[in-house]
Amino acid sequence: MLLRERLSQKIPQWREEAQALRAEYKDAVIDHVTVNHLFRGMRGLKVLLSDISYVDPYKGIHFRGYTIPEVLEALPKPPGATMPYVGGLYWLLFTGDLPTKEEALSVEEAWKAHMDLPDWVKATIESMPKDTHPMTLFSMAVLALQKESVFTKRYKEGLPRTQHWEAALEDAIALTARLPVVAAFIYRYLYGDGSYIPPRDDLDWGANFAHMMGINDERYQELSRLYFILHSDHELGNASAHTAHLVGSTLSDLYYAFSAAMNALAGPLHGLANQNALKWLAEAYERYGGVPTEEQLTEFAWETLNAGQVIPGYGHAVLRATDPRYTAFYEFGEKYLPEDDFFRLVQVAYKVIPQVLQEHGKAANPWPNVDAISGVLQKHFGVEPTFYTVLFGIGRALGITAHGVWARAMMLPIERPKSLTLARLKSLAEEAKA
Ligand code: HAX
Repeated sequence: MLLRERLSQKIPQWREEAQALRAEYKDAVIDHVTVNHLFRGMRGLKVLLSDISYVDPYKGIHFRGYTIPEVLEALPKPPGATMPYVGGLYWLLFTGDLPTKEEALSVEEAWKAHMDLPDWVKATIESMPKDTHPMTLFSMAVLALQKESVFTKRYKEGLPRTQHWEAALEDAIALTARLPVVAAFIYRYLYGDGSYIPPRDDLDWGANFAHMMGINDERYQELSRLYFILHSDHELGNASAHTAHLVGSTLSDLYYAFSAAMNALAGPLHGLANQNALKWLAEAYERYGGVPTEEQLTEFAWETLNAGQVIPGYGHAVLRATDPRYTAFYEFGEKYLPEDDFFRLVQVAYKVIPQVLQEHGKAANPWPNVDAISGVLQKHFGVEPTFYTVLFGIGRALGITAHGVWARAMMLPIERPKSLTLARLKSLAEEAKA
């Protein structure tokens, strides 16, 4: 595989740089821990290492140094398409280099070799009641695939630590290849006729997802590529990526790590926000019998806040401006579905919610994040809201598995921070103050 060859050229150099940095600055202080960090979810504390992506509070996500507009412009695209091959983005996340078309296609080809739905995974999904949340089925299906892990098999055979990344890379490719297959089947089991649509050899990974969902619309192929690219990564500290990193640090394989990450993504403050954002917009639409006016939506927003609830899709732990992922989706909406009622509702929300949140005075960031719009685009193509977090998960797999392989390449150890009792924290704080 071309990707393995390229990584085996790069990894010795990355290791050397890290070792030199560690040798020279081992005890240099780069951040300090305050009492507040323990009560505020360690917000912003600089304690994780990964070269894959970086979130600037104002410019948003950078994949290996490239912003979203740069990535969408520079990555190779299928003939006639405006959205890039997802395989090209995966190449960039792993190597740090923008791929040639041949390199992007080499990832797409590697995926094709694993795009099937094993019988036992299909049977596991079909054994579950249809009122199970799709995220539960998704996480379960990934665990059901775990027996395929090359990493776990080769680890048992005594694979040296320096080569762990190679086996992890095999898992990364096989796992990400199957996710759109598994997810589309879950969708059709829960909301369709339960039949399995196999992937087509002539379609790329993103477009194949649209095909396997049974949505035969080129705009949905474009949206799928865009959706997975935009959701692929958001640094290592977000709840799902960090969960996978922690689990992987025990040398559990990527199947275990990714399944755990999906359980974190399923929470309402994280990946479930896209489902909740659409629900919130739908409630406003229903209340006012159509697209509300700015005054009506302002009233509706205050009702939500006064009831002690958050406005889903707005605010962010790191960002302090409109999320560029939101902007990319907004441009897609303007191009492909400008007359859609819910897209018009999103436009009204963008005019009023930031102002309402500023007046409310709590949220550090009143601007929309990706979840304020992503569901509206999916809804246009008839996709059920409960499935939105699964779509997020398919995309996030790209970043999570790239971080996972990178961590093994850098031979990072098991994570083990220290917890304190309230009494111990108090005495340490008193000592520090004195
Ligand atoms: N509506 C109402 N209140 C909000 C708010 C919103 N959209 N965003 C933040 N706040 C409130 C917080 O609840 C917090 O209140 P308390 O002090 O009473 O606890 C206060 O403002 C300060 O919070 P913050 O520092 O601005 O934000 P956090 O880093 O604590 O939380 C969240 C970031 C994204 C969780 C938060 O903004 C939120 O709950 N937003 C709505 C849910 C959402 O859109 N989540 C998806 C985020 C993107 C993502 O990870 N997707 O997976």
